Amino acid sequence: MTTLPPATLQQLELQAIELPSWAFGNSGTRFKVFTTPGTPRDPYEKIADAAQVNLFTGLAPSVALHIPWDKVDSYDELRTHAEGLGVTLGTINSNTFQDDDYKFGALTHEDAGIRRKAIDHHLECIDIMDSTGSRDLKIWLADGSNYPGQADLRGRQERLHESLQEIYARLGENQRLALEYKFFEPAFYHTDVPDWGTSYVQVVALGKKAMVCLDTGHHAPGTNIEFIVMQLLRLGKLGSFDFNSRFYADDDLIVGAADPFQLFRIIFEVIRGGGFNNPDVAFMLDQCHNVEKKIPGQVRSVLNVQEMTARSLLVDHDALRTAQLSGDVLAANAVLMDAFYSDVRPALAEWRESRGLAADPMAAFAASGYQEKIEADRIGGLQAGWGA
Ligand code: RM4
Ligand code: MN
Repeated sequence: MTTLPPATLQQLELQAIELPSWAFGNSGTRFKVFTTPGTPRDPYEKIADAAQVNLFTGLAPSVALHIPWDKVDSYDELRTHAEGLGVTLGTINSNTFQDDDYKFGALTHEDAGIRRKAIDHHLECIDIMDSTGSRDLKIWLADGSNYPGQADLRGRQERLHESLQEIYARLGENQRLALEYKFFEPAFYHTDVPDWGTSYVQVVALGKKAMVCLDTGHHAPGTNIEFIVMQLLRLGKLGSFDFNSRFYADDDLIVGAADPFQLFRIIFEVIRGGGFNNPDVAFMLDQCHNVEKKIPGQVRSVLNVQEMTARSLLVDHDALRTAQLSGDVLAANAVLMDAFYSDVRPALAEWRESRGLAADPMAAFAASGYQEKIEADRIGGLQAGWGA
C-alpha cells in the first residue's frame, strides 16, 4: 500500500475546496431539467447540504453564492446560519446571463443604460460581499456574438475595460475580482473573454486586486491546461479555479471523472508554482449534478481533488529534476507516472480515521440518513438555482 509521508499529510490537512451553492439545486441541459428528491428550496437549505459535504470530508469549509439565485433578505442571518453549520460564505458570483436586457451583452453592451444596469448589479454583489465577509467577486460574462459582423469586437473590449474599472474601484481593501474566461457558449462566434490571455490583459489593466479565474471546462478539447496554470502562477495572476470535468463542451461534470490524469497534471503545476495551500489561489468547484444525487456528487468531487493532490504531492522533485537535467526523457516521465499510478485511497482512508473522520465518506453519508430526511421533509420544494 502507498504510504503518505507526514509532510504530505500536513499539506493535505490544510486543503480547502469551496463548493458552489448551485450544485445543490436542480440543473439540466436545454432539453430537460430533472428534479432530484430533496432538492433545497432556498439558499439556507443549499448551505445545509454543503455543510454535510464538509462534515463527512473535512475538505469543504466554504460555499460560493450566485446572485440573484441566492438572494436573501438578510445576509447577516445567512452568514450566521452557515457559521452555525461549520462553514463560511465564500465567493460571490454575479449573473448577467438570464435577463432579456443582456441579449446583446452586459458589461460590453453598446447601450450605456444596459451597461449601467450590469455594473450596478456587480456593485450590489460587492455590498453583499461586505455582509457575507466574502473576499472574491467572480465575474463570468456570457457576452459575445453569433455571426461575423454582428458586433464591434474592439469597441466591446474598450467598454469591458471601462465597466470593469468601475466595479474594481468599489472593491474593499481585502476584496478581489476574478475574471473568468470561456471560449464559447452561449455565444458561438465570438466571446468577449474567450481565453486566459484576454482575461489576463483585462485584469492587469485593473490592478493587483484583479485576478484570472480558470474554469477547467472552459477550454477547447486538447488544450494543455496545466501550461496555462504554470503561466498564470508565474505571472502572479491565478486567482481561482472552477474545477469540473468535461468530455465534449462545458459539461460541468464531477471533477476528475473525465480525465483524472489531467487533474493530476494541473495540481502538479499548482504545487510546482507555489499555488497549493496558498490563500491567493482559491480551489472551487463549479459543477452540476443532473442525473446523480447532489450531496454524494459533491462528496465524490472533493475526494477526487484530494486524491489527485495526494498523488501530485508524491512526485519526487529531485529525481524529476535530475532526469530533466540529464535529458533522460523516459526517466523524467516515469517519475511523474509513478506518482500518478500510486493508489492513495487506503492511506487517505486510514488518515481520515485518525482525524476522527469516516474512512469512507461516501458510505458514511449514505448511512447517516440525511438524504432520506431531506427527501421526506422537502416535498413540494421548488427547484433552486441553475435552470430555475
Ligand atoms: C458559467 C461559468 C460560471 C458559473 C455559471 C453557472 O458557465 O462557469 O462560473 O457561475 O456557469
Ligand atoms: Mn465557472
